[in-house]
Amino acid sequence: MNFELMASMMCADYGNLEKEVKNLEKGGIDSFHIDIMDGRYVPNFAMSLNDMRYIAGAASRPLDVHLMIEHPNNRIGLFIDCLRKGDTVYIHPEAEYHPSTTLQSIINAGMVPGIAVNPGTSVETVMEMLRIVKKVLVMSVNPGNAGQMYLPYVGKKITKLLALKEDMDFEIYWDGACSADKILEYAPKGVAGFVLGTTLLFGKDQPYMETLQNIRELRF
Ligand code: S6P
Ligand code: MG
Repeated sequence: MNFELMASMMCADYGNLEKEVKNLEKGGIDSFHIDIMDGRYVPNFAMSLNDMRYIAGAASRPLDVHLMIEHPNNRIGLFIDCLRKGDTVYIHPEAEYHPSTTLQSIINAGMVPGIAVNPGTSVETVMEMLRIVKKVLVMSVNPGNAGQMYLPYVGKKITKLLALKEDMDFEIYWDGACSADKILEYAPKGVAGFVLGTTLLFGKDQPYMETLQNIRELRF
């Protein structure tokens, strides 16, 4: 079965960041998920432009940038300038007056446009944007922290999005508390990728290569 695995780099060991990137790549990670938090849109600060640049320089696989910042349009150029064509940028539609303008800037720069959908945001609210984006990052925890509990009501929203994705031409990605049972259930249904953080990948007594291989083969 084909699905993508993204490493949530805010959970990585910052004392050995280059080694972390190399080991994840050797283990077969598909992309590096970069959580940018501004302390306003979410009640936390995480990952800076410098962190993102450093990882971009060390990595050969793409970046998957999740902007949890207010009014990303005011600053989108700063992010785009550090990225390569084909990298993904997600915005939160609630954080912007005109999210379609911001998404257009992402598209014009040659990057893959995405939206992140909070647990409390309905599919109906973001319906028009589903026509613009290529990726929908479904938050199964409230944005702001790693290591939170899965919010079960998000499952219904994924079912709704799965029914729309072919016609509206987007793919669905999972972010938050991604566990083995979620991959086993949702990869066969058509969720294209999963962000791996403290629940499955980081802080374990197991080499990344082994963990990632087990996940790929759905051997839990
Ligand atoms: C949450 C953030 C996520 C987390 C990821 C961590 O605001 O967008 O990307 O870093 O969910 O994974 P886990 O398994 O610790 O929840
Ligand atoms: Mg994220």
